[in-house]
Amino acid sequence: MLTSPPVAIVMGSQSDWPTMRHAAETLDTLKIEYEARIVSAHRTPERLIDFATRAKADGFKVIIAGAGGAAHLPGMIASMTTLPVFGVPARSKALSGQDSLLSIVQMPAGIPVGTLAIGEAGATNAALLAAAVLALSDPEIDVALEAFRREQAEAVPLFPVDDD
Ligand code: RP5
Repeated sequence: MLTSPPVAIVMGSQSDWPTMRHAAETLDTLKIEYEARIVSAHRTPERLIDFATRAKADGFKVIIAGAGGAAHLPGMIASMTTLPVFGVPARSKALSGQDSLLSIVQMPAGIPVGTLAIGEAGATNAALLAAAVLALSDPEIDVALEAFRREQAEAVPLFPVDDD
């Protein structure tokens, strides 16, 4: 009970990790602890139920779920917990992630999944949104998030330069 870090990063397959590691790296930057797991909605349905039904009692505060293709993982997790769930559509081989995006974003009213962009940008932004949720009740994370934004702004040059 309540032994888990605040953020769970779950993904449908090992093949999602190159995308989802961008969420992990962003949380690392902000010094937010997380646990990353592979939970497949269709290959490991019992693992899915076990994870989603225990997530809140285990101490997670926010769930980031990434999946590709017929990407029902985020929605299925959201159906079994009232924790905030942020869905990241993985770029699929067949349809470049458009299938993943529509599978995740088109939730019927009543079970929300906050859906991010396809791929790495979505994974990064899912972590930043998770941080924003946690920052509401954690001043250290709020400071880290403000610093991240400030440093990002400072890194943008005022004038363009030629690449060559
Ligand atoms: C989904 O199917 C996973 O989330 C992954 O994006 C996609 C392909 O999985 P693999 O066949 O690469 O394991 O379940």
